[in-house]
Amino acid sequence: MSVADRPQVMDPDWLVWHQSPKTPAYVPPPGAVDAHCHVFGPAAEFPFAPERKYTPCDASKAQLFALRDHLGFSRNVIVQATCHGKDNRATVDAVKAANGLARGVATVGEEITEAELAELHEAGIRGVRFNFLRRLADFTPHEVLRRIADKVAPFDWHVVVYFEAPDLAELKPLFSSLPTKVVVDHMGRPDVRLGTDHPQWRAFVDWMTEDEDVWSKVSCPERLSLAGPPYGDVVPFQREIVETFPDRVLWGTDWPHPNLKGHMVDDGVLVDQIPRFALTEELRRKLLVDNPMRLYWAD
Ligand code: 0GY
Repeated sequence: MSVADRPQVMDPDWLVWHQSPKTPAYVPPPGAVDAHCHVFGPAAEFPFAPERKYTPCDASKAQLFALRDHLGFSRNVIVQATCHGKDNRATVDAVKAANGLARGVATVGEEITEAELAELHEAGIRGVRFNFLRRLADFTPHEVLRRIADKVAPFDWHVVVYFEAPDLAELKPLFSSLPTKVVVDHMGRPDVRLGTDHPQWRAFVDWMTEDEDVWSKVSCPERLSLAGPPYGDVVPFQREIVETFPDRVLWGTDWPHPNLKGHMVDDGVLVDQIPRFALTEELRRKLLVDNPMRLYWAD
């Protein structure tokens, strides 16, 4: 059996998303957006890509929309997960089914045509994702990524980037050369053990200070935390970004939480973490409503 033919069966160590998340005590403002989440399959309808690095459980659009309602949110930004490669059908299907209450971020290759991009735009896609984590995606030359960004820029899309803190210095020249806004997943994955005074974190904050086209998602404390729930060791990082760049921050659940090891996060606990790092109603409204609406629903 070739790698491409391997069965669409969940990895043995895969943690299935939380089946009964708590009802959060924190009530988000009306119109709040979960700006980083995914759908997986269902594999029977939308098979996972042959080049995938993991095979997850199914996580359908109906289950995502039920979570949205349970958490008190109104809208979703559905980000193409690497297990679907460049086949955006599951993401597009979910975005369309949300009847205007979702937008999407796709993964495309440089072979994408203007007509195909126009079709994705019509469906609700507003960005492309470049993934630099080798455990998730194979290397793509920077010239190729630049050409993709050049193709999507006329649609006023942005580029979502996923990398780890030690890689920022090497990637910065690429990011600075892109003709679009750059939206960073999970604050560039800082090592929280090092603290907020460490040069690695200062370099991230300095970059956001220098370049007003850089936005950050203050998401995924469960991936960054060493302390575990309720993820207090990540709060100083989230708080600094939210308070320093209040108009360039987004928040998301990251449901259904690909590749979590150790424990599965309760999405209600994640929502309850928001007021601990976004201390005022104004900061929370910008983070959860104004900013994602400006980036994804400008039209
Ligand atoms: C995330 C994080 C991860 C996975 C993916 O697309 C993906 O497969 O993004 C991860 O494993 O850290 O943002 O969902």
